[in-house]
Amino acid sequence: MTHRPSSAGLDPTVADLLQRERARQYYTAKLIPSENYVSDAVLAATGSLLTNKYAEGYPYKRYYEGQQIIDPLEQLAIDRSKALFGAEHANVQPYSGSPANLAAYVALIDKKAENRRILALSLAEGGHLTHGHSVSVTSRFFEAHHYSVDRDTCLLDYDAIAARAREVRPAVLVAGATCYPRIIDFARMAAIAQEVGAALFCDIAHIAGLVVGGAHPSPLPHADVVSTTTHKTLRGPRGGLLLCQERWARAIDRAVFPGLQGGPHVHAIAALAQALHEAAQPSFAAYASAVVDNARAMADELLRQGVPVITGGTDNHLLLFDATALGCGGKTAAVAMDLAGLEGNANAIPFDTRKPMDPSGVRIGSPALTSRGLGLAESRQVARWIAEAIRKREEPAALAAIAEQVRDLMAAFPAPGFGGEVPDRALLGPSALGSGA
Ligand code: DSN
Repeated sequence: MTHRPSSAGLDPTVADLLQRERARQYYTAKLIPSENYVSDAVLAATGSLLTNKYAEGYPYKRYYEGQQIIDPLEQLAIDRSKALFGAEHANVQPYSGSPANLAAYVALIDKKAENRRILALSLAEGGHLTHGHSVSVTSRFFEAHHYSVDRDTCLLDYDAIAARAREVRPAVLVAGATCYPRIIDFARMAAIAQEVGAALFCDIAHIAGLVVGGAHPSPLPHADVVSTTTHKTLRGPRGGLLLCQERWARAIDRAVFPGLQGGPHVHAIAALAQALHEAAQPSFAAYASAVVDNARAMADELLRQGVPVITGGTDNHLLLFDATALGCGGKTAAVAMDLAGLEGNANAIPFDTRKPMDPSGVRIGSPALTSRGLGLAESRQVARWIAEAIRKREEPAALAAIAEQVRDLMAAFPAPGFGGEVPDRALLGPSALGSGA
């Protein structure tokens, strides 16, 4: 089962771009913590002819005919979601995390409700745009308020969150983050929500794979509603998933369809059913645990290299370090890393004083490298290369030399989803040395 674009009848321009991206993904150290490599089977389902089918409605209650296969397929994905996460109800139709989150608010806050307040972690301190940031429609339709992390430790301070919740009296308390390297105490968040009469909504997009793999406590059964993307640590296709208590089932389903979406992407739902099957295997628990071990190894090695790691380490799949300690902003650091074949992303650190497009930090993670089988020694080596690349950011030859070593390392750890094929390294083109960067 291969996915060679050149054999798929693609026009030469698209084929060329896909082949080159395929090679780039193979030979780069993919460190963006929200990315991963799907299996050949997940990729096959994603690329299947299910993309041709419309299926507005829900299993066995559709608006179009021809659902003989789609109905049991979506039901399978629903049943597997419920079983894997221990949820009373699942909706597998959200196109991705942002629409899933919007659907959660729509379901939890009735259109006639007077209290339209949501309280969530601020974007600058690790939250998500859809947690009520001013540029997101979530702050246009709902009244957004935020809590932060502790200024000294950069950790969630549950007493401070409780005090903020008493002040705001939100309808929905949001727990979850896109850049928080520690365990989130969902039980404590539930107690806070209960005290102020709010519903608890947990966004576990980043940590869903750790949750099902037993490497992070589950928000179920504490939460009223849980959302996740399906393509991060869960290692499925791009998509969204909503899990909830039975009492919210009807509201959630109506919010997704017909509230916010039309026909579901049934090819993605088929791929999700496959990914959930993979995540239910014992090997997935070993994967989740290795993800955390590898992230810890990278954090520890960065600290040894004199790079400050926010909160002093990590308990999950990601970490955030302060690039300014190496004399540059996060964007400059991330670009230097990219030229060296190390793909992370510039990210604000808590209480950052620099601008969002060039913040102080860089966010990296271990999910994708762990999917390729890299272990502790390789994770430490990657961390050493990160520090070296940032320090030598103005030396193209040094960056190119690191990139060659990264390519050698990646070549030794075949990536899932490539059908066992090794892309031609020549497709990468000239390294940083030749680009004049
Ligand atoms: N864009 C995702 C991330 O990288 O964390 C969040 O949606």
